[in-house]
Amino acid sequence: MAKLTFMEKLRKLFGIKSKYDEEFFEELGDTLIESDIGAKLAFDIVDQLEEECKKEKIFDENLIVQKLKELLTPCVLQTRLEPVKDKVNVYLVLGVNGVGKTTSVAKMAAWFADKYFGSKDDVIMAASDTFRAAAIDQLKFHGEKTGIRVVAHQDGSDPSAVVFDAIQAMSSKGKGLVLADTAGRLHNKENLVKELQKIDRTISQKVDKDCYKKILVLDATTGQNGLRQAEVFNDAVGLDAVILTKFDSTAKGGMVVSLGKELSIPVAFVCFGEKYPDIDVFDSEKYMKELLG
Ligand SMILES: Nc1nc2c(ncn2[C@@H]2O[C@H](COP(=O)(O)OP(=O)(O)O)[C@@H](O)[C@H]2O)c(=O)[nH]1
Ligand SMILES: [Mg+2]
Repeated sequence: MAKLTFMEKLRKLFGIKSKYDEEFFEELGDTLIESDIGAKLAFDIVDQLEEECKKEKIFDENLIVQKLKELLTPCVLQTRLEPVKDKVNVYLVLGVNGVGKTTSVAKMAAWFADKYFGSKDDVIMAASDTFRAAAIDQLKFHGEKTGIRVVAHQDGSDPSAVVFDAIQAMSSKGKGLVLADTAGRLHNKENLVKELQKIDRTISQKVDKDCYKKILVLDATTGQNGLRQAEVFNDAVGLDAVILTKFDSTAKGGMVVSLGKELSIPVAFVCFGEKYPDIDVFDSEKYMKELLG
């Protein structure tokens, strides 16, 4: 299945259209929506683009793309997650089932150990998805593969207690990073939200505010549905950043634009495969280049 990027579709549209009339801008809006930029935002951006192009008498393909870039750029937010030195830090990793939470915890653990601390001893993974035994085993497996310590209890146990123990273990060193995996059964939303709020309280009581980040994992292939997931988790505990996974499986990614514009949530990491090194810090400039050439 050939995946046409937004830019390829746009070039095709420029090829068909000799003049940039209302119909052109309408089709440009559709192309933005196909790239997972929400409908309302896409229409707003296209309206603005059309108005500015008319006012400034822009009839050149490259100038239109340039204008579009100027309108989209402020919507794409990035952040750098940097654990506070010489303190215990906790990153709580959230998201619905299957988006790549557990995999991302392992990738980030390896990434921070290598790129930030230069030591595996400064990172602990907490198996706080206690809902299924398989989830705990999965994290233990990643622990063996990456050489990073895992704190786990039995399945069915209290996820807050797991995080608590992981923080205690890290506190004996006085510094480092705890990456906590969580369950994501959104079909039982009320219980999930309660459970997350309890974990949230536990962490808030144990570590300094600037050392605690709540990170949502979003599957880039889910499109606008991801935005609704972000709303639910943001309402429940508040979000500091997003990790975008499965970027290798989609040519879209417009979700990032809506995320920044509508919820003001920045992206920290992007993942593009199933292996541990398939993670990189999110770079908004690079992202815009990939989107618009
Ligand atoms: N292609 C691809 N697959 C991924 C990526 N991240 C995770 N996965 C896969 O997605 C599936 C679900 O991941 P998992 O970490 O178990 O999700 P969780 O339920 O949110 O914990 C697994 O098969 C992962 O290997 C990614 O960046 N790219
Ligand atoms: Mg999991």
